Amino acid sequence: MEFEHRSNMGICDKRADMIVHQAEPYNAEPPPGALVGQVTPLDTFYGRNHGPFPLIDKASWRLRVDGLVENPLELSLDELQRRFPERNLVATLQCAGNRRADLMLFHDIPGQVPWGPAAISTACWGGAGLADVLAEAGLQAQATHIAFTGADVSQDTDPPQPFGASIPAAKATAGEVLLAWAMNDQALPTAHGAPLRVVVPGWIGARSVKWLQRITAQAEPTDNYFQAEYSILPPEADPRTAGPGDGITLGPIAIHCAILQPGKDAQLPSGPTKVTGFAFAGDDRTVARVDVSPDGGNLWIHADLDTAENPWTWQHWHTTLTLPPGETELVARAWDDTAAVQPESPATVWNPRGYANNSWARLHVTCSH
Ligand SMILES: Nc1nc2c(c(=O)[nH]1)N[C@H]1C(S)=C(S)[C@@H](COP(=O)(O)O)O[C@H]1N2
Ligand SMILES: [Mo]
Repeated sequence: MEFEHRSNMGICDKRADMIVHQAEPYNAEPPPGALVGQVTPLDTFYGRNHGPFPLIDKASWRLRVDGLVENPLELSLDELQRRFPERNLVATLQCAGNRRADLMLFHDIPGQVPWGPAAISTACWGGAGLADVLAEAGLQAQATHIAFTGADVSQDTDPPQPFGASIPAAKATAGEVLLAWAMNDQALPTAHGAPLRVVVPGWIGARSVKWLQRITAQAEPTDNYFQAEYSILPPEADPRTAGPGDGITLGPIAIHCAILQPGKDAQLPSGPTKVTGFAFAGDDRTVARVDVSPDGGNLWIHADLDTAENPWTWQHWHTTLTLPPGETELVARAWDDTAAVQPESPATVWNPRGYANNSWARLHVTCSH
C-alpha cells in the first residue's frame, strides 16, 4: 500500500495511488475520493514543494525571532515546547494552485504544476501559538508584518533563495496561527516541514512556511521571491518578466467546493444518486450553503451541510439527486457567510500564474435510461 518516495534530501511516506505531478521536488495530490474524512491521514495529505527537503540537524536547529522586537529570541525545539503551551487546532491547508488544470484547459499556463482538485487537506496541528511567541518577543509599534524563512533552497529563483512568506501582524497575532511540531498527534513529518512549520489557517498554503528557521518582525511585507510569486497578475502580463508589485498578493482563500462522490466519469444506475463533497471558506469565514445542480446549472437545490467544527476547516456536504438519463454534468457551488459565491467558469477567473481557481465544481456522469 505504501511506498517510500526518496528524494536526494529526504523521505516521504505517501500512499501508492498519489497523483505525483513531480517527483523532485515532490509535488503530489491524493485521488479526490480520498478526501472524505474530516481529517486527512498523513499518507494522503498533499505535498507541495519548491525545492528538495532540507537536511536539518534537530540537535543544532534553532528558531530565531528577530527584527522589530524588544527581545530577540533563539529557541531550540525543546525550549519552544517547554516555554509555550501546546495548542491544537484542526485546520485545512489549500494550495493557491489547486484546480489549475481546469484553468489550463481554457488557456495554457506554462511551467506550473497542473494541480487537480485535491491540493487541499486537513490535519489536526499541534504547536505553539505564534501570538504567544510574538508576545514574548514583544512586537514594536512599527512591526506591521511578520516574515517567515524556511531552510529549503529553491532553484526557481535566480540566484536560488530559501522559501519565505509574510503575513500582516494582525493575522499573526490573532490566535489561530500555529508554529506546529505535531500533525495528527504524531511528530511533524519531514515532508511537511519538521521540526517546525507555520500553519496560517484560512490563508493560501504558501504562507504556511515549512522547515521554519526564522521569524522577522518588519514594517513591510517580505521581499522573498515567493511572496510576490503567489499573486494574481493582470491577464496580459508575462509571468517571466512581471515585477514584484505587479500582482494582487494572495492571502485569504476564496470560497470553494469540490464533489467527491460519485467519482469522475461515473456510470450510474437511474434513480436517486448520492452526491457528496466538501466546501471551504477562507480566513475566518464559514460555509453558509452549498447548492447542487443535476443538469449543468439549470435546476438547483441546496445540499445538507455539516456544521463547522471551527472556521478553519472544510465542511462536508451531501444530498441525493435524481439525475436525468444519459450524459449530464453535476455542478456544485458554495456560498460563504458574507454571501460571496463561487464564479461559474475557469474563464471568469483565469490569470497568468493560474492561482485561486474557485469556479463551480463540475462532474461529468452518465446515467442509464
Ligand atoms: N519551506 C517551504 N514551505 C512551504 C513550501 C515550500 O516549498 N517550502 N510550499 C508552500 C506551499 S505553496 C504549500 S501549498 C504548502 C504545502 O504544504 P504541505 O506540503 O505540507 O502540504 O507549504 C507551503 N510552505
Ligand atoms: Mo501552494
